[in-house]
Amino acid sequence: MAVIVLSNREPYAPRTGPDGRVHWAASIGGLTTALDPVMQREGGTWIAWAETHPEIRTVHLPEAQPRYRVERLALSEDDVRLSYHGFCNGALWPMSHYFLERAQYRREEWDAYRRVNETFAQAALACAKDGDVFWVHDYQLALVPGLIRRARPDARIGFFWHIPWPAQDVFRTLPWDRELLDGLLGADLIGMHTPAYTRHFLEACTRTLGAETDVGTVRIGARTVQVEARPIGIDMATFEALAADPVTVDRAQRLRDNLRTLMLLCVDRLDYTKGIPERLAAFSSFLERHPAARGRVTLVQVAVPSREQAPAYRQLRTQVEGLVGRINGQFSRDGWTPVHYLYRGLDREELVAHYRAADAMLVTPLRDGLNLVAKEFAASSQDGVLLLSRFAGAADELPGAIEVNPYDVDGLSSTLIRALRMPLEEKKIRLEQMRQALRQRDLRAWTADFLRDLAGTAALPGALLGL
Ligand code: ADQ
Repeated sequence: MAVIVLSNREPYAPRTGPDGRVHWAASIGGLTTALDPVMQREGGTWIAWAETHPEIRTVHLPEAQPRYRVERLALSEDDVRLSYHGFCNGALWPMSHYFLERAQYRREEWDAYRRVNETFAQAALACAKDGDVFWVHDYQLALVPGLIRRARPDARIGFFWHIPWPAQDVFRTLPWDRELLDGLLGADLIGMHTPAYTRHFLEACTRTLGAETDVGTVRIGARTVQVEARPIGIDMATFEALAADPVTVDRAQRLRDNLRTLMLLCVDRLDYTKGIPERLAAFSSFLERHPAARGRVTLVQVAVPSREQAPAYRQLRTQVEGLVGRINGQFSRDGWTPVHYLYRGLDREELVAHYRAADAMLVTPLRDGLNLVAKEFAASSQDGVLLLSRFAGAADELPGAIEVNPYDVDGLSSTLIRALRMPLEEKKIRLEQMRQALRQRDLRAWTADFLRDLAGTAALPGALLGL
């Protein structure tokens, strides 16, 4: 028995090095972090879109010590434009995050989405052996479970939906609501990040499909589909060890020394759901209202480039850079620049050094399926405060954070004062509270539990169960 993972994004992306050879670099993001270790331990196949170098079809990874196979799917330019940029990022993503004014529903894009899902399902079926378990990820591949089920009625299929599942009145704006639900319900086990998302999903099954549902289950003919809240964890041991490493401690100290002020940290993909302009407006209002903070607090915004081809994302970048320029133009003074803006990803070591250096971490999405950054900060910081949006799924699990409403610019600015004045003892208690919760829901347990419940304990080797 082996695991076949399907995701839009590949775990390692090809980069042409100075020597002209292709090297494989781990992709930034939660999915690679979550599943690469288990695939490295157990082997198996990962099926993903070959965004670049489509001529390379099969590769064994990681490069240094190959442990599993990646089947790379070349998609046509039209399918990428219509399905990925169109239906996925222009319809499903905004709709699921409650940005209905940005959602565009186009028949041609839906047709391409179906074609791409068909391509993934065919690739999985072509390499599956009896007893293999399929684990499909995220909104780009919602139809895949149904397509695999049709060809293999007895297959074990799991699905994880990584973004919010919105309230029914939002979901039913989608012209293909039935088809999307039918596709997902091909799975045996559907995981989401919060109980609210699973409730919304069950309501959609009842109201859109007329299906019979109970707590955490949907009946579809003779089959029962489990629908559960299983928030993804982080690799606690790695984060804690990295945060305690003297090299990181030293790096964090250097970051603090260079700033010579208190540090507010923000780390996001540059996406309109993450609330970056609203947060910058709150920081500006904070500086306006508290002149004493000028020269004593710096906001460091690290933004990873994302979906740069899409006009909405290019506009957001321009907007954010304009706001950063405006705040710096208005408030900078000798030797102090209020906002430091980095438009790039950080490697893991740099990232953890930033988490350690920060006096407060601002995670203020307008809507977020979960938000791993909040968890990573809680695992790494020794004396910082986490400000966390009530609209991030992770807020359910991190009671030690200070809850903020990202739409309330004045409120956010007052909360900043509270965070920066918090006594060290309280900060430590809050961090420890969060770390305890995170240890109980570690990434390894998340993966192992999902696979165990999907496959049934008897069929799985011990290592896969985290034993
Ligand atoms: P994302 O929207 O990408 O994920 P998030 O959960 O924050 O958001 O994960 C981002 C990952 O990328 C984190 O592991 C973080 O460390 C890393 N990252 C972010 N900015 C970075 C930077 N500047 N440099 C380096 N690394 C950076 C989607 C959903 C989320 C859900 C995850 C996992 O939108 O809600 O939590 O999937 O399910």
